[in-house]
Amino acid sequence: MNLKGKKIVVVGAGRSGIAVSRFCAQKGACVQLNDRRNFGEFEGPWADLKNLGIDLKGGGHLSEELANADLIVLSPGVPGSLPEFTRAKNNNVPIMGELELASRFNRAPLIAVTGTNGKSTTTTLVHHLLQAGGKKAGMAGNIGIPLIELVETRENYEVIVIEVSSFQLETIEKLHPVIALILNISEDHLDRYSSFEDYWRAKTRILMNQTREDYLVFNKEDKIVSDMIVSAQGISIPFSSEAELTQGIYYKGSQIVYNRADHLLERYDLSDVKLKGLHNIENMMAAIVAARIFSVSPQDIQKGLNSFVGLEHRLEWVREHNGVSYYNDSKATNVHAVIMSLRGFQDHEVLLIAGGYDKGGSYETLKPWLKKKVKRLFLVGKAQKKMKLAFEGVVPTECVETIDRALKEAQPHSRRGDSVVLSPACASFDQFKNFEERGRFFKECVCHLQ
Ligand code: UMA
Repeated sequence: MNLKGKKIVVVGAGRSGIAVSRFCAQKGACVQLNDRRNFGEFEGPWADLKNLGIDLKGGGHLSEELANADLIVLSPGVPGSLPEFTRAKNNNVPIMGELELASRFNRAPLIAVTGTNGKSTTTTLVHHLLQAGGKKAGMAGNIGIPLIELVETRENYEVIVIEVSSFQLETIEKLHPVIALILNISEDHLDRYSSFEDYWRAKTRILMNQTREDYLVFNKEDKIVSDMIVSAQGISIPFSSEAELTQGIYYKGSQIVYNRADHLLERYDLSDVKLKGLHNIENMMAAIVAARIFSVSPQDIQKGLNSFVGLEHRLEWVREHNGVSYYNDSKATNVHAVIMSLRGFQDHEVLLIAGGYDKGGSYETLKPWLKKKVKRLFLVGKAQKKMKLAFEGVVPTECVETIDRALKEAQPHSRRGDSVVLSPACASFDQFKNFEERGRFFKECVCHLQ
């Protein structure tokens, strides 16, 4: 693809738009970076773009300019269905997303991870396992690094792992992952899609350029995912957290078992793995298969699984102290997220710190999980009264003012092998700016425990 002398309008001046504009300008294109916002004083990252001769145009998307471009590159957050693009479409101006443009210049094989939940953890874990196996691996995409930034560095990656969102998949044409991982699909982004079907149709595009030599790793227990992949071309490898598979990878007891097509059986032990939660076991299974396809040895994978601490604030392992593990799950601001996290622990192993700013929902569905997994509950913040009432008689409960107090109160009750988990089921705004600040405070307190 030759960009030299081309008139390119890049729409959306966020992280993707900035990276695309710089890349195209360096390739000799004549670039306009366009945003619905005004650029104000053109400070920060945009000032550098001006020095590259890029025309910064704020205040909206002009149909006429778009219609006269040689190429339009969309940021993921900009829907291609906007009426401003109609004239350009009528003029057959090619419209593509940042990911598609990057893929035209990328030389490394791509492993693409999609799904509604768990994408970032799985992407990071695949990358971690590849590195554990000594591979020169890159990581990009929805995780926060536009792929085009990696392409720009001209590093010779053996493989790049990309997290791909439905927004990014909407505008792909030739992007071709040699391995696609589909983790799960549930309702999301219905502010952008007119129906759930539109959303999963966008997700299915991850498979559109795969051939029979490629691989698809998918969640067998997710009915929607199973429906999505019926016409998949690649070699399908299912994973299951519920059933033993005669071919595929599954979870059993404290192990992940990979029953391979060549009849070899591999076992991965979870007893020293810090990543917790059934959803994370699913993420691990998908990641293991991807790493095995890229010839990372089972020994290196086991080492990689054991050394992976997870993403910050998502059931993140913080420290072991007197035989007790501490986990920061501050991102779990609703009941569903807490349940997903608790599911991966042994029965009555958890001392749970919950509470914060109540978001108005019911705590009912949490009860059976508290009964099964939690040996003592510590409630903090504004929501504690409502939560205490909801959990009356379910589990021994203490109300304390703050997270640091809860940690201190938990100490005499915790035994070797237990886990103290901050998984609030509430927002953080009563005591913190956001869940990140809450998680960092928790980690700081954990590190100071004597
Ligand atoms: N804008 C317009 N016109 C519009 C809409 C937006 O001009 O109609 C402008 C905004 O004013 C803003 C810019 O577009 O200046 C933002 O573009 P963007 O929303 O595409 O954001 P980027 O900073 O480029 O980040 C994008 C992804 N954002 C979205 O998909 C919304 C990032 O995913 C991604 O990490 C990054 O590219 C690098 O690839 C974030 C995300 O929230 C994490 N993703 C969604 C999710 O995970 O649920 C899909």
